Amino acid sequence: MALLSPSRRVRRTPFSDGVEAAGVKAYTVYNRMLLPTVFESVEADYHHLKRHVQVWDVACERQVELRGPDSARLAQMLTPRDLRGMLPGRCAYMPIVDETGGMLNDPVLVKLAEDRWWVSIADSDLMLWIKGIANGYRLDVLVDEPNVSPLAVQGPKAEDLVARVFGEAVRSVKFFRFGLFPFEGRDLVVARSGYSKQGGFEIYVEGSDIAMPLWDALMAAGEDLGVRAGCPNLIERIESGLLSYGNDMTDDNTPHECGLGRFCDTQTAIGCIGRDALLRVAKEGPVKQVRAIAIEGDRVPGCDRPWSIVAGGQRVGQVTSAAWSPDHGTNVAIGMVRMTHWDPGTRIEVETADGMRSAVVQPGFWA
Ligand code: THG
Repeated sequence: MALLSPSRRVRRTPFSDGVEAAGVKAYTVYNRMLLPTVFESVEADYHHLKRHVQVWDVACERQVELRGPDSARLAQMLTPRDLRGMLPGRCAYMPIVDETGGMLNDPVLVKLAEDRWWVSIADSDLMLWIKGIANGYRLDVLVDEPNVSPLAVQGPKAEDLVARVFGEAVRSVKFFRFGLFPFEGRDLVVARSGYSKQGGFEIYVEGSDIAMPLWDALMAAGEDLGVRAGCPNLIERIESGLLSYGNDMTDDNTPHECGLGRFCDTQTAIGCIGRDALLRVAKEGPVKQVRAIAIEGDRVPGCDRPWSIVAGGQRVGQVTSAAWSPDHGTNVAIGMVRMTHWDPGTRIEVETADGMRSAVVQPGFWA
């Protein structure tokens, strides 16, 4: 592929200088911002992530801030997840749906206070939808994108590294909760979360001035832990079943099709804009759903468009993410499969970019 021309429309991040000094080899664009995808190689990065610790520039996971008396009401309008029991200090993975029940985004919601929330978005223009709702319903709430840039620390040694920089108390932060921890005189939101299943934290860096100092502090403190710059890893996230909005799901899919039914409380999520539509489709149940799929044979090429899944001469689904897994010795993939073929063990064929491959529907993801 050709190079990416830099321009104002493709935003750098407050960590881009560190990412470039670390030798980033490829970027993608996410929320109109640079997101690194490769440092050494996708496979070398994968092995390192699963053994050591990495610091990820995920500033492209932009925050949409909801602030004001109607912020909780607005948050509930966005999602079929019941937010009533959510306390400040908690994070929640939250499907966002339109009036048809179609997925618009799958953010992490961060509840800072009763009247202040961050919606940590995946790659779609969610702020426009949220602003439209806030204005259309004349809600008393401010909606904007503050200059907040998440920095993830992921891998089995992440807790040790974060404790060296923020203090031992970070060890007691539970999964999908956050605390405020000081760095250079500022309190930062530090959550135990992140887009891998190797464990770790996400630090929400407010402003740009302390971004590179924090990056440098983590790199210096982790030298003997083998810390490296890293990024969300394609192989690891497929093994872990972490979906990518725009790839594995779009606004054509309901949360149930995406396997996100466990994050929906459609009966009780009063106010959710897609609630009626979801009540209707959830009653029947989905007719296709996300599945882990093992694709046989040697390494598949990159999946940059959906690959048809075929069985008995019929199209029964599509694969949207795939990669060779060194640890499992097979190609791991995420696909959407029709109910006639979604049972574990079902043999299917996948029309990859370089030909038909045999494949098997798995009982679950690998991690
Ligand atoms: N962190 C933050 N913001 C984000 C992401 C992130 N925004 C974009 C993108 N990632 C949103 N998508 C996801 C997908 C999965 C998870 C988080 C964000 C995730 N899922 C776990 C799972 O599915 O097992 C845990 C969910 C739970 O139990 O609540 O972590 O990574 N800040």
